[in-house]
Amino acid sequence: MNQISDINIPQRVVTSKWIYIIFGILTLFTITTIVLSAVILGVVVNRLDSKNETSLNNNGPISFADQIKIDELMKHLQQLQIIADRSNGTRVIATAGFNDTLDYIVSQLEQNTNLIVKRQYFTVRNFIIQGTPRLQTRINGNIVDRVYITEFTHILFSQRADFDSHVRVVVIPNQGCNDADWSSVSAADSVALVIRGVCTDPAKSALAEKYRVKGLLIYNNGATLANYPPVQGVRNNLNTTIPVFSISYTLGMQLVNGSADAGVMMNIDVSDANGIGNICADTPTGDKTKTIVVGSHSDGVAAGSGINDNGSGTIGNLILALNLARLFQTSSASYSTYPYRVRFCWWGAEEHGLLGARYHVEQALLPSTIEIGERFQDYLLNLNYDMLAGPNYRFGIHDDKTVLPTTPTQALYGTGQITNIFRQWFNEQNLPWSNSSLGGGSDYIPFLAAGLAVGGVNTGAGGSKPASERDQYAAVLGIGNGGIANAAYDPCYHQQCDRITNINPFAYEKVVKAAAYAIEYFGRLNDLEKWLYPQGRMKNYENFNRDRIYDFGNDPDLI
Ligand SMILES: *[C@@H]1O[C@H](CO)[C@@H](O)[C@H](O)[C@H]1NC(C)=O
Ligand SMILES: *[C@@H]1O[C@H](CO)[C@@H](O)[C@H](O)[C@H]1NC(C)=O
Ligand SMILES: *[C@@H]1O[C@H](CO)[C@@H](O)[C@H](O)[C@H]1NC(C)=O
Ligand SMILES: *[C@@H]1O[C@H](CO)[C@@H](O)[C@H](O)[C@H]1NC(C)=O
Ligand SMILES: *[C@@H]1O[C@H](CO)[C@@H](O)[C@H](O)[C@H]1NC(C)=O
Ligand SMILES: CC(=O)N[C@H]1CO[C@H](CO)[C@@H](O)[C@@H]1O
Ligand SMILES: [Zn+2]
Repeated sequence: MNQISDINIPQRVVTSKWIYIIFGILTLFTITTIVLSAVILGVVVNRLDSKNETSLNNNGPISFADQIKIDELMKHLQQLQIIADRSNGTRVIATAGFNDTLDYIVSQLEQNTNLIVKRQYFTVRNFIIQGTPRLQTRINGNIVDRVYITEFTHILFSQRADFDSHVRVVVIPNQGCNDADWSSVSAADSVALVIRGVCTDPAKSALAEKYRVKGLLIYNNGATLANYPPVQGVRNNLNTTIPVFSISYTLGMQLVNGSADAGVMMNIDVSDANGIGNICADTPTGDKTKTIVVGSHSDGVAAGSGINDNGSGTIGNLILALNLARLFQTSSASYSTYPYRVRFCWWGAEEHGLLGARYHVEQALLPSTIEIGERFQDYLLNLNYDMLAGPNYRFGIHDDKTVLPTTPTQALYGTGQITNIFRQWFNEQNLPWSNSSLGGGSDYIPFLAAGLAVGGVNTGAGGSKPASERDQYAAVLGIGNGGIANAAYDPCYHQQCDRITNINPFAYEKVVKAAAYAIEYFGRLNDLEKWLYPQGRMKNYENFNRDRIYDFGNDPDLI
């Protein structure tokens, strides 16, 4: 008011001016009030928003784990289901389902990231069986064509056979597990007949090759009713040079009984599967000689779509790659790149003996591999993600205490460090966890064999959840959320029902978040190499026996 009274103007005019001024002040006041209210309201709304956000974000800066969203995982997983459905319900190697899976991964990476994508092809010898294999027996002059699957099966990777007449059968004494068994009879140029057991089929097969047989029949042992039929789904050594069939106990006994005058004709057409692919995608940043390798497998089994096994790992790894690339590219101001290169890989033919990962490690170890970043010595660790979403899941953290006794000692300390980081994350998230073995069965094996620190998480395969584990999980997650005791972690393991419905989204999102956390944790360490290998790591591979890559951690269940 003082200011206005100071204005030296005539009274009449002043009166009318006052009306305008009061009106103006009122208007100003109203506007100010509205604006202020809006601002205050806005602040409150923002506060509420940011409260939501911070509670999701753990109050921290941008984190890799926060980028992982179940919707994105499920969207891509759905695509694998479509790919499997188009390919007679399978994504096994040497099918369109497998090739389409690789193409899908590559196109997603190429369209959405600046990662450097490479394909690596290899051959699986004697993999494809054409037509129906034949086994004809002649026992005491009696000729019978045997029924494929019910009386005999082919052991995978064994050689083709093209007999045009019956070949004499020689029974190998004992179980055919050592030289003495084979040298006591002359089996050369004959078909050897040996009982299943004590040592593996591949071990018997290797001896049969050594004693120059024309073919090998391994008959089931009839110990129980389940041990009568021929054994399905058995693998031989890679590149086996003789034909090998598994036959029923009954047929085996008929041949043993009639062995004084028994002959067989084996006919099977097998061919190589060429162009089986591994895919790797590298960050363009980070030290290539200090690479973090993050792997999962890309193939499924013949029996089903392979959506949990290991489509969940395949897509989990894809989501990790897509999101890390995006963080590195779009928010470089707030999310700095790591000093180490990250290489995401999808291994082919895991289901047939970790073949893609083994091939990759073997190639990286060759003395002729001299390109920087491609040598095995350029790798610092391997994280493996397979089967991440079992319906009756557990959070199985690979436990460093469970490595095979023949593991190179250099790998042990770092493997323990990795185990601890995962345990720490699950503890911080108030999630239960379990120990998972590092004794074999997945793609980390060849890396471990060559002395690299490894780790990862999976939600369990065909094994059964004990009641104690169910109770342990229910204690943390709430009554009823511990899953089903004495049921498989994945009841559809290696079966047709391993479809998109065979996924637990809660477990899936958590495991992929754990994976993101681990990558970020390792990626941000100042001296990852020293952190993993305080005593130094294996660097000189000149005298390393590369057969170890194939021998180490082989499935014991081939017996
Ligand atoms: C599905 O199986 C049929 C019969 O075995 C075969 O002819 C066809 O090529 C297969 N399709 C694909 C996409 O593999
Ligand atoms: C899959 O792709 C490889 C490599 O291109 C090719 O050699 C092979 O024939 C393809 N297999 C099928 C079943 O399409
Ligand atoms: C199988 O044979 C191929 C070439 O014929 C060879 O490159 C590969 O190393 C062999 N694999 C094994 C395990 O012997
Ligand atoms: C084999 O011979 C034994 C004893 O001679 C006999 O008990 C058995 O039934 C025979 N088995 C077959 C499958 O012929
Ligand atoms: C995991 O194994 C370690 C030993 O390696 C043991 O101390 C720990 O209690 C186990 N944890 C669970 C949850 O089983
Ligand atoms: C970690 C894990 O369970 N991985 C599985 C992926 O698929 C292979 C082949 O079936 C299994 O052996 C692995 O156990
Ligand atoms: Zn599997």
